[in-house]
Amino acid sequence: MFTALLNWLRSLLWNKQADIALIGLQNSGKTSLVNVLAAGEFSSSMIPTVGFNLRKVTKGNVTFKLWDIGGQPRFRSMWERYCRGVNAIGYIVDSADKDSFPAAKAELHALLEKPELHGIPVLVLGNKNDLDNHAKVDELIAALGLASITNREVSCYSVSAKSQRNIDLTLNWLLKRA
Ligand SMILES: Nc1nc2c(ncn2[C@@H]2O[C@H](COP(=O)(O)OP(=O)(O)OP(=O)(O)O)[C@@H](O)[C@H]2O)c(=O)[nH]1
Ligand SMILES: [Mg+2]
Repeated sequence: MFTALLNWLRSLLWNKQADIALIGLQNSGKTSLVNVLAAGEFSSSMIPTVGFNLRKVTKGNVTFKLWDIGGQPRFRSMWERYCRGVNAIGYIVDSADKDSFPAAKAELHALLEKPELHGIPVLVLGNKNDLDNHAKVDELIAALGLASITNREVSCYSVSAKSQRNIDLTLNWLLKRA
């Protein structure tokens, strides 16, 4: 009885929530990263996300709501709506698909220009760093024009959902936004 009361009080004091929107071009690995963050599982046969998926993930005393939005062109007009009011935006890029960088840059900057999203921290993840010829962090920062984003906190990591490289860094960054 006493323990239950203590646990309840503790949960009131310590449990935190964080809403995270995951966006980025199709095939960049948003849903794969959600699966890895939630369950440590990677699959090479994925289907494109239609609309969005919401996945709740608890890590320690933080419950994340991960809003995983489809990246195909027809879904991009929804991005802003799902990004409003979130604690952080995760912007996922396929770091091995350099041809996609100009489009990834244009979509990111168009999104961050929206006044409603002013000040929301952004974590850019260059995913698929298990693949040969993936762009390193410096190259991503340059190709996506991240240095010109000055009205918010921006971080950039090189990660892999497949090998789970730097997933711990990513999680730590997200935990600090709760
Ligand atoms: N090699 C490698 N492949 C990956 C990695 N992450 C995802 N993929 C593959 O990339 C493809 C697309 O992954 P998804 O997670 O569906 O991509 P998405 O960004 O959710 O795509 P949409 O839902 O269409 O926006 C799949 O074939 C994945 O297996 C990674 O870290 N390394
Ligand atoms: Mg998806």
